[in-house]
Amino acid sequence: MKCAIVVLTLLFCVKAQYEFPTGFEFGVATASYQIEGAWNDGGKGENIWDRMTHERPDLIEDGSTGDDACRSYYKTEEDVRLLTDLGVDFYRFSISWSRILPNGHANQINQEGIDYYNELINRLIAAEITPFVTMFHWDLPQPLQEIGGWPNPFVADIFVDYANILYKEFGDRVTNWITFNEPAVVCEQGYSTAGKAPAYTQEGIGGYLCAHTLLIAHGKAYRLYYRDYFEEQRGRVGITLDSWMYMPEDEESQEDQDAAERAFQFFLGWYANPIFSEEGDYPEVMKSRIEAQSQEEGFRSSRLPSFTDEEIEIIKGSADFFGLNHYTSEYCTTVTGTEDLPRPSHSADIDAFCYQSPDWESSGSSWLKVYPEGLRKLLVWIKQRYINPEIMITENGFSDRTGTLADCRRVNYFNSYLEQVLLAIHEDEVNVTRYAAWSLMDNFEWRQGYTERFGIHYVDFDDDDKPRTPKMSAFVFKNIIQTGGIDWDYTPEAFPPCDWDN
Ligand code: PNW
Repeated sequence: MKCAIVVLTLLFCVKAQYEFPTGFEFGVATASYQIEGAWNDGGKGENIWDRMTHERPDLIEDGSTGDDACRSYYKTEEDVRLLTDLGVDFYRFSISWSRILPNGHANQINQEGIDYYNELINRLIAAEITPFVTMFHWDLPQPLQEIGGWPNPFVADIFVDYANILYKEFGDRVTNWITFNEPAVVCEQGYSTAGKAPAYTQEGIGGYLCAHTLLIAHGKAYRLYYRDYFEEQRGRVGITLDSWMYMPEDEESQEDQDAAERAFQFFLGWYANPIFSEEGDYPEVMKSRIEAQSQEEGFRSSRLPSFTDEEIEIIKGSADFFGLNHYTSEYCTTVTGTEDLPRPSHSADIDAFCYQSPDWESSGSSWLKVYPEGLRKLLVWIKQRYINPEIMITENGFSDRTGTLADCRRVNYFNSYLEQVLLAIHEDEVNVTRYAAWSLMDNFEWRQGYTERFGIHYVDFDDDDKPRTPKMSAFVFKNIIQTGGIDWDYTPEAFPPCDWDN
């Protein structure tokens, strides 16, 4: 917005606010393992998070599990009532693979699992809320881990068989599909750095093998939809990638610009380039750097597997929208002492040092610092790099460790990040069509257990019934949905004005 210095004009500029375009949709997101509970009820099989939390409680901050979580398996009616009260257009949730296929394979279907998701989907549709379904949000069936998990290339076709069941059982009513949530986290943390289940530590190797299978699985699941289901079901299939905004520490420095660009390519481009770029395949900088590093390290061939021409074509263009999870940002510069990094490793391959500004507001999560402008910059980066895709923000949110109902800092986070979305839409013409807040309610926050809360509803985990209570952010989000704009002065009736010193 360009404002003249004239006071009257200034006043006008402050008042005049952008609104969300007609047709823009709001929702909230959750994931099966984080909310469902009922880990061994209703015929569900064991998955890698069940196994890890049961056998390695030391890996979870409070030693907890998702055995009960929010008990959403037993609470579809109540959860849909919360969603109705919020007035959301869609609900993004994930399906537990082990609930549908207890041994991971499509030869044995668990009807109780199908019934559960049918009940949820039907209730949503009755409430005029669009189901937006993630097929895989990290909970791999344990039997598939026992044959190696994602680094085993045969798991790609096993995933496609699972996707086929989902299209067949639910595709008459579900027309918005996300194959994978955050493959970079699944692969790098799951198979290289042990940040997530199955907590393997094959740095510089496991993550790349995992990603390769996963990208092929995604591409094939997308092609299957268009071959066998699209004509009848008329839906859309995409993928959700996570990215931070990576900025050069010194904007004028070519070295820092290159470092930020490498961080982008090695985290986001790793998945986005094969799917969303014109040329397909992994980014050039990944191919060349990993090849060179591998040679130096004594490998006979690159640690980064290569796609066949046919695979490149299957994966290229295999998404109807770009799902984006975004929470925070970083500045990047060059690493002088790469020798300190483990070799081989993804971080040594990147050769960039990225960090967060100490000036940014902190949250309940060590990695999450508030920098709203990063979201707008990232949206513009994606628009320019990947031929202006339709972007759906599938997660964005703020954590605390208190669980306070007067969650002013979360309200402030949503207001300021959504304001950047408005600027990206109106001033940069980025095609953003959906926004989902993470999360509908406090839930099992992976390695952090129940210590970090992202919910706009409070969940009392000490109460066996796991009751939900709306926080201030739930009312503010509802107001944004109702009015289609951000009102910084809006304070819901039940809450006192924010005390920022508290
Ligand atoms: C997302 N990081 O994950 C997930 O999709 C959710 O399941 C999760 O609860 C939410 O964000 C909050 O953490 C992330 O390494 C995983 O910085 C890893 C990171 C960030 C987000």
